[in-house]
Amino acid sequence: MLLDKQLIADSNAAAITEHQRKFNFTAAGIDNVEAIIKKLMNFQVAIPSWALGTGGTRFGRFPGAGEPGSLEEKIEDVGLLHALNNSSGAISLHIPWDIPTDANAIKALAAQHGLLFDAVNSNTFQNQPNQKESYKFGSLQHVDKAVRKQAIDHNIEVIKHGVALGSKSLTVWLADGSCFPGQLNFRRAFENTLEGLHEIYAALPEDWKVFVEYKAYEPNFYSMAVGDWGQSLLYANKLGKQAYTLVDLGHHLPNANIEQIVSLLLMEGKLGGFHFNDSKYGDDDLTVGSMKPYQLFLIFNELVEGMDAKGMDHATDLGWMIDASHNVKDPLEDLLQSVEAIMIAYTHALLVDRKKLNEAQLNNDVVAAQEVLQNTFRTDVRSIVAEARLRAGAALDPLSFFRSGKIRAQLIKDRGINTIATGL
Ligand code: AFD
Ligand code: MN
Ligand code: MN
Repeated sequence: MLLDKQLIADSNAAAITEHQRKFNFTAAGIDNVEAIIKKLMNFQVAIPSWALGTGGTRFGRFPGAGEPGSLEEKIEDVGLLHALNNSSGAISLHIPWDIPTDANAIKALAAQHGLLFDAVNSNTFQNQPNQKESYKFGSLQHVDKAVRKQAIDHNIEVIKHGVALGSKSLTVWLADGSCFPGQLNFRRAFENTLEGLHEIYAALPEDWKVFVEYKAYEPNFYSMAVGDWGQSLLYANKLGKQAYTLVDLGHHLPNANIEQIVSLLLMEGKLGGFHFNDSKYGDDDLTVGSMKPYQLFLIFNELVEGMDAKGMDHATDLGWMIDASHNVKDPLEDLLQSVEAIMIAYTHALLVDRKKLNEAQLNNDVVAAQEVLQNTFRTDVRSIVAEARLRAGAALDPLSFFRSGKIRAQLIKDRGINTIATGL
């Protein structure tokens, strides 16, 4: 389903006066607003293929209506999001769920929607039909070399699929670990995992990156093979210059200081990218910014400060991706909310008065430093984000347009009530 751009233009025209009033008021006090808008227009967040359908928990899944049932339909959904917000210009695939029958046709379909292929994700946390070796006791860590080899071969196959689609990165999230004390020899598990990662790394095209994603717990509840940022950094440093850490916001123990982790990984040049989501308790995969919007802003504050210190390109030098699961919301509405939260946090971070903050820090003026951040966070920047969309021909208010435009109803008409989408 290709959105009629004229309908978006008409909807924008109806709201333009109010938008201009808000934008002129907000922009009046911001002398670098044009530079900020330019950055927002370039900033793209990759949408995970597995988030386009209703997720589920171990207690059940309640599929929504008109959800995608094929890779083609997933690409069409991301194309819809991108037409609405101009900030969802890539899709991240999960192999083997998203193996294209015809890679060239899929590439052409993505191009028609203005989409690129972001990182490809391997899957050694499930046994696939007819799979010879079982991952029940892990994959790259496994005591049996045959299981490790199967996992290595799978990751190398995933790279090949990514190359065919123009992707430039592989994300390895290992569910490996242990559920009980004594189950694993930690050193042997680390050495097995590192050996496998080295073989995967050797298969990377020279212009590719590999992201080693860490997670504190789940599905193993006593230890994980890559359990925290330190372990991920250890692997990445041992693997080489194409290996990086991947920060999934939901993968930290409660109250972890993620903004400090991000700042230090960025300093080391080993921050590969993000899986954005939000959480109250664990790896809840909730809508970005729905629980801890201030933390999201503090993370972006460190990112902008750290990237500018290194002269990095905000849009291209890190992997920006959502990793979420929707159980009670329309997936597309949830994703529109998530992208909006990311763009707002990024705008706030671009607005921070770095000179004033730095002065306050050097003078140990704690209150002044806090005021700089809190005043910025309390500034309503939604009209700036909307202006960036308007200038790109996207919707001033993507969520309202989606809901009032009865787009889901059209998708149900096109696809039927319940298509079983593959994915988490
Ligand atoms: C699950 C894992 C992890 C991984 C994602 C996609 O917790 O976040 O990145 O699946 O494989 O959410
Ligand atoms: Mn993730
Ligand atoms: Mn996760």
